[in-house]
Amino acid sequence: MTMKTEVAELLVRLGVPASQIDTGTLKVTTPLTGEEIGSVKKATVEDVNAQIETAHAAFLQWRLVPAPRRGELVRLLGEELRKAKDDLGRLVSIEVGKIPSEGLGEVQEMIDICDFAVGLSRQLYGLTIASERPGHKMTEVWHPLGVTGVISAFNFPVAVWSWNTALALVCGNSVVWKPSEKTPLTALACTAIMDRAVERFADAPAGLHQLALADRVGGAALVESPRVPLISATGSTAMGRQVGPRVAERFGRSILELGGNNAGIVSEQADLDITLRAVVFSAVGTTGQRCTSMRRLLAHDTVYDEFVAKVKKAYATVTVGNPLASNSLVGPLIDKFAYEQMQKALADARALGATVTGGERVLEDEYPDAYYVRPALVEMPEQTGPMLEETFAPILYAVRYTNLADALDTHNAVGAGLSSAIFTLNMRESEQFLGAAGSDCGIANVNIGTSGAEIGGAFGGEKETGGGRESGSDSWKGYMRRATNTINYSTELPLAQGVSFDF
Ligand code: UN1
Repeated sequence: MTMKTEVAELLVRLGVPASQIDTGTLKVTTPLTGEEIGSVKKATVEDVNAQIETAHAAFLQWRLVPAPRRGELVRLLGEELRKAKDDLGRLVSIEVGKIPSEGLGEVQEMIDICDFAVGLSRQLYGLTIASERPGHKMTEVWHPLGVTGVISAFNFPVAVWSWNTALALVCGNSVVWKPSEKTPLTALACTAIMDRAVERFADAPAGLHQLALADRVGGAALVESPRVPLISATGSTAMGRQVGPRVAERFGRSILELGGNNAGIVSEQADLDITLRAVVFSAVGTTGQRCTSMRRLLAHDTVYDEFVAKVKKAYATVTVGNPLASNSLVGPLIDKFAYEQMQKALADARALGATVTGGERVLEDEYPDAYYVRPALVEMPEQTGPMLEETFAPILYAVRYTNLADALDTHNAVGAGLSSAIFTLNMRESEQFLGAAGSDCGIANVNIGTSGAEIGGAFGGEKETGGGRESGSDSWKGYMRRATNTINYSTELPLAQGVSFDF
């Protein structure tokens, strides 16, 4: 069976209407082999604008549905995802090149956020605030916001959609989703799964969730529409630089989850065995294509040689290849461009005096149109050049440090501020790292890697990562609007701050 046939079968099983399969001009290829696996119709600007109008009309009704009832729709979505887990996980592996365990893990992340959002639908708590005036009461309540525009990236083509959609729906919003142009098939599958949940739910307004398979121009229509009060965009910092100001210009709100240049500090008091497992998973897993992937290693001078030797050994043995045809741990890069960017970063590092181990293309004969690489360990003389930037590939830059204060300075001296980790058994060091003068990232871990966050925490980061928070904790507040209410139940009209205004 060709991959294209398998994909068509998966899509049918996942409930995607035949009219949407292999019918358009936007060609979809799998990074596993480079072969074409389908084609989809591209949405025009007019299509996107019409979708926004429909989503707005749906919102006007949905906002009046009690939140726990809205949670019921997300519970059904979670049920449908459980049923679809194997097929959707497999489709993620084919469309993005993830190993099966990570494809399934991504769907599990969707199920987890649905469970979280269902509980949340009964916990959208406001406040009661003590009023300074007699016979007055103050409250703070949270209301639905409107159409939520979700822009997602290729590397987590389904989980990031679900973080946003599950929260947006329980918060009373409708959704228009623009996925990456590289991953329209998993987006069609998610939409079919969502549609099934909607069908099982008695009173969901039509058009509550809509998929816009648009390019940049169609995406811009979403970003610029005054009908879309919230844009939640996940992707590169370059994308965020385009999206953020355009949303701000119309006083819209954005949740930006952008690039990461995540580091692990390996202290002289680290447990090197678990550190090795954590570092290799974070740096090499998902072929270095997570926004949380570890890209920098700051190792204490006393353990640097021993630890880097261990990493090199692991890198030499880690299996690279088509994860659906073998049990490899490292699949392909998403495309040729990603490969070229990787090679450019390695060349730039070499020019600055780095020693590069690995990084070369493999399996070229077997897969001339796919880009498999050995993960690269790059020993840098100092943190400079490409080490300061995010390259979406399995490159781990390593430098030495001699005291933690310097390591923290180096750690924080990059543009991005997403995820971070320290490996130490010394409580003073770990607390320093987690403290106010420690890691400046939105995620700071101890003795685990930088990637693989659970959905229960707020997910996102600072500086060039954009400042937005998705997923758990109180991220839901970003999807709602807040109103402060003061209610006078007395027969007088006292003014705040003791102001008198008698006439
Ligand atoms: C991303 O790469 O955009 O923490 C998301 C992680 C995953 C999510 C990554 N749970 O690595």
